[in-house]
Amino acid sequence: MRERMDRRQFVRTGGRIAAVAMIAPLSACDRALMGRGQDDPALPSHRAPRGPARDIEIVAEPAEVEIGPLGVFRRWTYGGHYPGPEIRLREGERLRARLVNRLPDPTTIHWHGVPVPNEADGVPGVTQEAVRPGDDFVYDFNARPAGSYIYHSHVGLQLDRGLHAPLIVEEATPHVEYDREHTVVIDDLLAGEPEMPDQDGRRGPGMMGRRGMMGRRGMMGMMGDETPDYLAFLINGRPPEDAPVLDVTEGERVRLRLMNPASATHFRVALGGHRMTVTHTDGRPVEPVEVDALEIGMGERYDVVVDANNPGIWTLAARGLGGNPSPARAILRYRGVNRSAPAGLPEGLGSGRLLRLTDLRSVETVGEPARAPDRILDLDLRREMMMQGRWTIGGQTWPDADPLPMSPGERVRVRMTNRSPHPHPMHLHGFFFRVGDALKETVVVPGHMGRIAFDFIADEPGDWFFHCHHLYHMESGMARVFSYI
Ligand SMILES: [Cu+2]
Repeated sequence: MRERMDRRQFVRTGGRIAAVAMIAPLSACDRALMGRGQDDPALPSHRAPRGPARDIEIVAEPAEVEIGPLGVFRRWTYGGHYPGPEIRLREGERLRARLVNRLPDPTTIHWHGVPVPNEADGVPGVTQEAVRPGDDFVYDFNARPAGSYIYHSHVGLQLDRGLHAPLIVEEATPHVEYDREHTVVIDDLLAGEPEMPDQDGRRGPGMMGRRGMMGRRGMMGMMGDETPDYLAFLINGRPPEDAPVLDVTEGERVRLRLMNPASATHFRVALGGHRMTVTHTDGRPVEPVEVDALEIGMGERYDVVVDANNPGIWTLAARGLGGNPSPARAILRYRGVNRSAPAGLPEGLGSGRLLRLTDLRSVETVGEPARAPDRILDLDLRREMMMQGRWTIGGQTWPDADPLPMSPGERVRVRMTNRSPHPHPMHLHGFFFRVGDALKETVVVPGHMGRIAFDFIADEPGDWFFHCHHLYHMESGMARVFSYI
């Protein structure tokens, strides 16, 4: 395997220098061509959409969706599909997407990870009013930088009804060669309707009652994290009993775009018979690192490449961390192999080299050399018993929270301390941040006093949501907004 990588010139552009040279002119170009005058000339947006647009329509509507042997579910969907239809764009291409709301409730679309103009960010009550039933709304932005993204509803608990889909922005010149790609969407599936637990952690009968959760109920207000009792974990909308097939041919290098739009489940992902080489995190290219497994929090994406050099039928599996259902599965099937079912789950689910955050080294810069932060914010993540057990960031609970301050062009450092036992995948809208040597926009802050710091450059005006991507934590107040002061 090593030999093959060397022969094929794993990093095509030659790594850090070439990639930076590729990115920097684009950013300068943005500034020159996309800057537009606003009311306050000190706060120009660099992201006004320009160029010929690709127009699409996305209809949000309830639909009956068949999920293999689990039966037929009434889900909220984009265009009747769960997950929704994948959108593929070229880097820089302008997308004009008309959301048509045929749901019984108001909705929005958030383009998770894409640095869009603020008015296209899709956060109800922050960047737009939610689109009422029967109404529509146009999102207009240039899709850049290239990467693997997600689009999803940002209203209430709609994400857990199925309103999410992949958004792929293709590179003109990928930094790692590959012959074929598959998108892998990992999700948690409710048996019924999503609902917030009451203060004792109780949901309606049927969600929590049946599956042995009684013991946790009384403690939920104090200790629980509101994670529902999911019926199943799925890949690309299919249950383990009816796993989707990912075709490969021996000798190919296959890119897998792993995405976790699940509402409340962290996953550990591994592939039988192969190691995975991580090439991107949250869409951004990193120096390739080879692992047996990785953990992916809600809202995160990892792209990996796999050398198809071990013919057979193998399982790609995603085990829920802390969840009951059996691991989600997909089947990696080599052409011409006629064996039937693959043997068991990959060993990497329980052992082997696990990707660490410190393994991730960006091949890009953020557009300027590292410098000391202009502003440092220390934010505790915790439940506040004096606030009815709501989740807080920096002692405040959304929506009764002050804006978090930033100033134009500042380098803002956010230092988070997790004073709870639960990991929190924290997601910043509008900006990539630097965490360690990686660029990301979603990062998991481990439980039990886990500490994570990130820096971002506040170079775009607007109200930018910052929140936990555990849907039930967010709905219980775990969100703030960054705004220019
Ligand atoms: Cu959380």
